[in-house]
Amino acid sequence: SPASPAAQGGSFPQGFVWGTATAAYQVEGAANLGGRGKSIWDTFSHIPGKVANGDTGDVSADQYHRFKEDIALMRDLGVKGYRFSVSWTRIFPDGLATGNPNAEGLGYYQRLVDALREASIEPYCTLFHWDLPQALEDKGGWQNRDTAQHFADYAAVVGSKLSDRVSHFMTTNEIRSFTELGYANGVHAPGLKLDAQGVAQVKHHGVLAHGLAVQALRAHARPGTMIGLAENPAAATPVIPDAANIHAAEAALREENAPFLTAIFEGRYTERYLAQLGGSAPKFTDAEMKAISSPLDFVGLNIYNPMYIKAADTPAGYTVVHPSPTYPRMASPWLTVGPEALYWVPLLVGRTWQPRAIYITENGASAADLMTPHGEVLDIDRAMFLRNYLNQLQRSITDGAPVKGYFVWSLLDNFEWADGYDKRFGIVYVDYKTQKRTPKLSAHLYRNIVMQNRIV
Ligand code: GBH
Repeated sequence: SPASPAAQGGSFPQGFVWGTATAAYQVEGAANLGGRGKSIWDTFSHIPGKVANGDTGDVSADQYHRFKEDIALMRDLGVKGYRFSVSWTRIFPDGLATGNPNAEGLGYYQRLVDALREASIEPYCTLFHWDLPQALEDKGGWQNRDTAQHFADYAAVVGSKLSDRVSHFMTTNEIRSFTELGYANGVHAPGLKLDAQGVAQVKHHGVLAHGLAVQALRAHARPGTMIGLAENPAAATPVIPDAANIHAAEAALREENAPFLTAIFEGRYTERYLAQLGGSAPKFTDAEMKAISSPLDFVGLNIYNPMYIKAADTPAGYTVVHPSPTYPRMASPWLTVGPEALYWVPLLVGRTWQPRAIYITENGASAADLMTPHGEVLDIDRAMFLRNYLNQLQRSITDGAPVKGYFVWSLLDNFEWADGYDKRFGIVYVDYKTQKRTPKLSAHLYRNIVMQNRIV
């Protein structure tokens, strides 16, 4: 295969951005401090039965008070990027960008990014990682088109205030997740189970919010600011890599992501998507589709479990091969292990849509971490996971995928949404009683990879 000179001999390209990722509601805590308004996750996590063990993000890993310590941990890891998210309700407590932004909320993020830059760690800022202002949910949330505009207005303010020190912004995190889990399955906030038309409309408002925010950032952020999003595409992976299955995976990538990345890159919904929905198809205008497909500087891919695709004699040309109960998984039942997803998805996204750049904005694993009597966390399962996925990413770049960086999910153990603190994704262990941080074995592995820019 044609090796790119940038990634020979098992190395990653020079200047490759190694990073770690978190999200506001999952790590910050300080839920009622600094003038922060309630988000749908504050409401949802306090409803008994919604989150494992009744856990909430009220305190979490307390990054709000401990960001300096966390930055020191990142320095030790040698990482060059930190992906964090801004809590919308710290900036605008009721979600509306009328009047002045809350100075205390803004001040927190300004101090955070200044401290990152001082440590030579580039901030990568996500504007929406699922913590919708409760006041907007009360007006219909993502069912209401106005929410998309409110998001863009908020994005404009954060962009204008932070882009002097933040050069990369992501609009939304995983439109697929917050729309499907929040409004179709009801397992995430706000816990709704809408009908097909309602869900399709919510998804449309999600991609619209992204598109309007891209336009708002272009208008209000410092010229030259890099703008993208982080999405978790259905990770189409050929079940066996022969020509027919690779072709099938390319078709599946477009169809399985029709309301999300496909709409964003192509500016239209696929005919198959609209036909399948029939009378439940979303209502949209040409102007909206144009906004949705606003050109991006990069696309962020969150890649975990593969979706295995096989060529088949079906109208779409493929079928999804579902993992059996004995298929290897990490601690989260949904997290089936398929390292080659990190080979195929960046490659196929690159071929299909030619993005200017790809970042792997999340990849990582849950494991049943235990501390030894010596105070060590020897997470050989997570270490194995990361080594295998990163080997595949390295191959993908060698074969031409335009991947510029990788952010491990997560720096810290944190509030894993409906799973609460029960599932740990950190490469650094958090003792929630003392807030003590302990780098796990996987952190040492990651440090070695980062320092040598290759899989050791
Ligand atoms: C990401 O989602 C999120 O961006 C991040 O906040 C999160 O902490 C991280 O992954 C780890 O989960 O329980 O059967 O309903 C990853 C994609 C899609 C994975 C939805 C969990 C829920 C499956 N997620 N999925 S289920």
